Amino acid sequence: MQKRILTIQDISCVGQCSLTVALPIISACGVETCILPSAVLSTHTGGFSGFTFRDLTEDMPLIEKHWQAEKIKFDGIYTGYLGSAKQIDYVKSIFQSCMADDGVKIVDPAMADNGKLYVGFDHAFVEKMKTLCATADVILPNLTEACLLIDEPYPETYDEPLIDRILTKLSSLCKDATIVLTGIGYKAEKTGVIVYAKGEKEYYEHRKISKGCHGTGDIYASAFVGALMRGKSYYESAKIAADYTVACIEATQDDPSHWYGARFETSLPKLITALEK
Ligand code: PXL
Repeated sequence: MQKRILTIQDISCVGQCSLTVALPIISACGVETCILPSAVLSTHTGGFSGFTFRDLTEDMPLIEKHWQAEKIKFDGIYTGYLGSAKQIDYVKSIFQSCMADDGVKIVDPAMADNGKLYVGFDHAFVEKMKTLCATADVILPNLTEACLLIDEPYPETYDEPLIDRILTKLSSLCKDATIVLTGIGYKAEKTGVIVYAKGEKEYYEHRKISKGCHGTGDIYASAFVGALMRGKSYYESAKIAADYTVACIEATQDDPSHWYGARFETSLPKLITALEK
């Protein structure tokens, strides 16, 4: 049966991130994609200046109430960039009230990258995000977010034992959750993703493209969610999402005018083909 998912994150009108990538990517995976916008911004916050920001926190409980009245349920709820710490309480409530039996709670703690919090986030938000991750079935942090969640400094360089310690600490925060840790590479020109659950670790290493693109975390998480909802395992979903994200960056890297995001559209057929295997 076709799965239905809810994704909660912002609409950045321009900039190829959050809902403007999640909606097309998850839909292309053949999964019905409902949305709850956390905020509306004229652009994302990573490199544009003077962006507008409409906080939709107070709409959330009203929308939830209507869905409850309509008995609307989702097979999965995937959260990304949230507009305020208060939204985390509303998200937890929606996890309870709008999830179908056996639905999956997927949390991308989208708040930081490259050792730094995104503009507009603070320590109080990180503290609150820890509590959301503690309720999740799957979390998808990058290394910066992982370190913030466990109060560790961001390491500029690392080795496998350090990453293992980070995973162990994260799993004590997230209890039974599967951890999908992105952007981990131990060799030059390589990066990869670790899928860690119940003490078991799997690693998918792939090519690192030197150009770091904005919004690739959202592309990755969306493809992961699409594959998972199509019945792929956590590891297969992590791998399919990694290959797709690399293809999107490849399609973008030679165009310096496209600095604000990654061209995810032209590689969608590759993602769909990977799902058919
Ligand atoms: O891709 C994460 C993201 C989502 N939404 C907004 C952002 C960012 C990263 O900077 O600014 C508004």
